[in-house]
Amino acid sequence: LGGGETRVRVERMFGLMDRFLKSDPSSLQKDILDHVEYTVARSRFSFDDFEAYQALAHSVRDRLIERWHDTQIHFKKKDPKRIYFLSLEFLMGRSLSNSVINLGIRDQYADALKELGFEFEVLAEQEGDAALGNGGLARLSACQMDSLATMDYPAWGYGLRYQYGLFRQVILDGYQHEQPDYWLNFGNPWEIERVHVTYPVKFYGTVEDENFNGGKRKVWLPGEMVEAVAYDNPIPGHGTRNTITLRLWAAKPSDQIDMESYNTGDYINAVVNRQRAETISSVLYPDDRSYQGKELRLKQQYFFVSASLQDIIRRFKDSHSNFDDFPEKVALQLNDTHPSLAIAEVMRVLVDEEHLEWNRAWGIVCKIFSFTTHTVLPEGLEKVPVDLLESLLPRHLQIIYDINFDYIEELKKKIGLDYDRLSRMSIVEDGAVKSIRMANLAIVCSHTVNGVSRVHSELLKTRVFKDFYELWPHKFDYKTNGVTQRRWIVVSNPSLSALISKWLGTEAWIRDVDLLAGLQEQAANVDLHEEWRMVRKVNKMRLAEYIEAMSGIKVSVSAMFDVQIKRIHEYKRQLLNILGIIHRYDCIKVAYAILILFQNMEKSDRTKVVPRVCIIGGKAAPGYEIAKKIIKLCNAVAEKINNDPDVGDLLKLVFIPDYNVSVAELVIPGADLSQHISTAGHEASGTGNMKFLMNGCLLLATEDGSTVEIIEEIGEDNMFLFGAKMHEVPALRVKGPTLKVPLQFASVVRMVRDGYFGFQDYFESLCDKVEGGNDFYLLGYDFQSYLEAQAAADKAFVDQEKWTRMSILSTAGSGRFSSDRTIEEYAEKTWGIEPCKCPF
Ligand code: T68
Repeated sequence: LGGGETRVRVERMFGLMDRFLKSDPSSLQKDILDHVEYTVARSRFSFDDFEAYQALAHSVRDRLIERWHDTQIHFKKKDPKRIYFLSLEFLMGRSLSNSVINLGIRDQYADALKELGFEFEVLAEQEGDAALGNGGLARLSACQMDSLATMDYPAWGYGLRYQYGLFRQVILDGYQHEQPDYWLNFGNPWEIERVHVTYPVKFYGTVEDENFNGGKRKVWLPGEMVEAVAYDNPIPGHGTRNTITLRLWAAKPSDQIDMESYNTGDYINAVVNRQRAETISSVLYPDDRSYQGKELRLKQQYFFVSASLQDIIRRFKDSHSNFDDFPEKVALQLNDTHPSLAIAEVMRVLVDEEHLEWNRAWGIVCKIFSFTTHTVLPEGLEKVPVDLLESLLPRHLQIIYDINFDYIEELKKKIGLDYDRLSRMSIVEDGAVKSIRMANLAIVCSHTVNGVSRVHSELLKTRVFKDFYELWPHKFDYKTNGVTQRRWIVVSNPSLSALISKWLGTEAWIRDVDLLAGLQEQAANVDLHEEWRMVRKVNKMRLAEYIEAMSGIKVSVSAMFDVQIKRIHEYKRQLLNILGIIHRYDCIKVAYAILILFQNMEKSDRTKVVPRVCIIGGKAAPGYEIAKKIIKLCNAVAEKINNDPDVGDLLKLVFIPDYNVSVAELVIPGADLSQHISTAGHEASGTGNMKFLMNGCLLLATEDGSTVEIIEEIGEDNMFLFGAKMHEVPALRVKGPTLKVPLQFASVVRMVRDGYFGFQDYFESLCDKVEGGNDFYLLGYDFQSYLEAQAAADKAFVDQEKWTRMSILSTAGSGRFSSDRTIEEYAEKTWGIEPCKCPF
C-alpha cells in the first residue's frame, strides 16, 4: 500500500473501533451474550452455567487482549532490558476471578451477571485449574508472574503447555489413585494460540566439522525435528494496564522431516510417527523431588529451552545487531536446574549459528544467567547421564565438555591440584554412570546463585554448594520467597479483604502490602475483634459445607480447624500429624472411659477437650510408596475416629482429596491453625505458611525454611513452635537408636502396628520407618514437644480474645512475605531491570 492509502485505511479502522472496550453493565451484558451466541455457539435464550462461564471468560479475555497488546507495543517502543523467566512448571490455578479483580471490574461483572440471572461466584466455580506444576516451586512461579505484571516489569514467562497437567487424585478405599488431568478438554479461553509463532527444535543426529572462513566449524545434523507452537497466556497486573505474557510451548510434528516416508509410500507409518512429536509436551512429570534421567524429561527441557531462546534472540535481533549488547537487554532466570540446558544452547547459537568467537560468546553467557535453587538436599540435584545427552543433544554435550575444560583449568590455577575438590566441583561426574551435574553447570555459568530463604542460603553456602561458595562468595545470595496477596487474600478471601480495607481506610495495601502493618495498632480493638471473628466464621462455614459435600462428614464450626495441606513427603511429616491425632483420640477415649466408670463429668477430662477438625490434603508422587501409605493411614484413622460415637464432635479427621490451587483458596481462609512441621533443615522455604499467615491463621511450626523469618516478623508469642533446631539435627541422627523416645510415641505407633486401624501388614513398613533406629526425620524425638505445642494451641484457642489478637497480628505481620517484595529484590539486585509502565 502507498502512504496515502495506508493513512486512509488506518483512519477508517480508528473510526470503526471504540478505543477501549467498555465496562458498564449493559456493555458487559451485551459482550457476554454475544459470546454465548457467536463463540460458544449456543442460543442466547438457552445456555447453562458452564456455557455462561465460557462466554464470561471470553469477554474478560477480550479486555485482557486489549491491555496485553498495548503493553507489548509499549515494551517494543521503549525496548527496556527484559527479564525472561524460564520455568518448566507454572501452577496458575483458575484465572477468571483473578483477572477481573486485577482489571478492577469484578463488581461491574457481578452486577451485569445478576441482571442476566447469574451469580458471578457460581460461574467462577465452573472453571477448572490450570495445574501445570507439582507444588511450591510451580506456584511460586505463578505468584511471581502476578507481581512482575503488577509492578510493571518488562517480563516474560516461558514454559511448557502440557496436555495433561498434574494427575487428579482419587481416593478409593482410602488409597490414592491417579487419573489423567485432561484440562484442555473443554477448551481454554485464557490462552491465545499463535499459529505463526513457531520454531523448529532439533534432536539426535551427529556433529560434523565443516570448513568455514579458512578454519573449521561444528555443524549439527539433527536426526529429528519437532515444531514448537506458542500459546500466550496474558497475565494482568493489578491497578495497572500492564499485562505481560506467559508463553507456553506445545510440540507439533514438523513439516520438514519425514517427507521421505510419504514419497516411498509408507503413508500410514509416516502419520503415526508424526504423532510421536506431540508426546514431548503431553505430560507433566509428577515427581517433585527425584530425578530419574528419563529421556522424555530431558527432551521436554531442551524443547522448551530451545524454543524460548529462539524467540528471545529473534526479539533481540529485531532491534539490535551486536550481541555484545545482549546482556544490556536480556536477563535469563533459571527456575531451578530444569532449564539449565539454556546455557549450552546460548553458547551453541552464538558460536555455531551467529559465528561469535568462543571467548566472546562465553563473556556474554556469564553476564545473562541467574539461577535459583529450591532444594536442600545434595541428592536432590539433577544429573543427566552422559550417554543420554550424547544421543539426544550431541553438540550440547561437546559444548558442556568445553565449558568444563576451561573452567577446570581456571580452577586449578585458583585452588591448586586438590583433586578431590576438583572432582566435586566438576560439571562432569565420573562415576558408575558418567553424568552431567546440572547444578554445577548452572553455578559456573550464572552470575548469581539464589536461595529461597535465609536459612536455605546458609545451607547452600555451608553444605550443598560449600566448595563453590568458598570460590565465589559474591555469587551467593537469597531472596526469601513471597506469595501474591492479590490471589491469596483479595481473590480467595473477599470478606477479609473488605475488612482490612475498611480498618486501614484504604485499598492501597493490595499493591503495597507493608501497609498491613497498620492493623497492629488495632489488634486489641474489640470492634475489630468482633468483625474479624465474624469473617473467620463465615469462611469456616464455607469450608464446612465443602467438607460435607465432598465426604459426607459434618463438622462443627466452633471446633478448631487444624490444617496441613501440601505435597505428601516424609520430611514434611504428615505422619507426625497423624500420630498426634491418634494420641488425641486415645486421650478422648480414656476420658470417655473414666466418664462411664465414674459417671462423673468432673473427674473426666472430657470437658476440657478443645474440639478439633483436623484436615489433611496433598498428593503423593505416584511412585512414592511410603507417601501413599501415609495417605492410606490418614484415611484409615479418619474412618475409625469419625465413626466412633464416644468421640462425637470432639475430634474429626478429614482427608481432602485432589488438593490443588482452588482447594487451597477455599481451605486457607477457613483454617484456624496450620501445620508446617518439616524436620528442621529440610524445607528450603515453604510458601503455604505465608498464605495462612496473610489470612490470619496461626502457625504450628518447626524452625525451618522461611518460618524462621516469619518468627522475626510476628514474634514467637504469636505462633506455636516446637521441635529440634536445625543445628541439633545432625547430632541427633548420629545418636539414632539410642535416642530417648516418649512413651506416648511408642504407644501410638503400637496401635498402628497392632492393626487398631486395620491394614496391619500394609502399615508395617511405615511403622518401621520411625522406629528401631530408623527414624531419620526424628518423629519420635520431636513428638513430646509437638504435643506440647498442640496443647498450647488448645489453650490459646479457648481464650478467643487472645486468639483473635494473635490472628490479627499474623495478618499484620505478613507484609514481608509478599512476592512483590521478592520480585523487587530480584529486579534490583539480580536482574538489573526497571519498571516500564504502559501509559493511559
Ligand atoms: C519447593 N520445591 C521447596 N520442587 O520444597 C519449598 N522439584 O520449600 C519452596 O518453598 C518452594 O520450592 C518454592 O521455592 C519444589 O516445589 C518441585 O516442585 C520440583 C519439581 C520438579 C523437580 C524437582
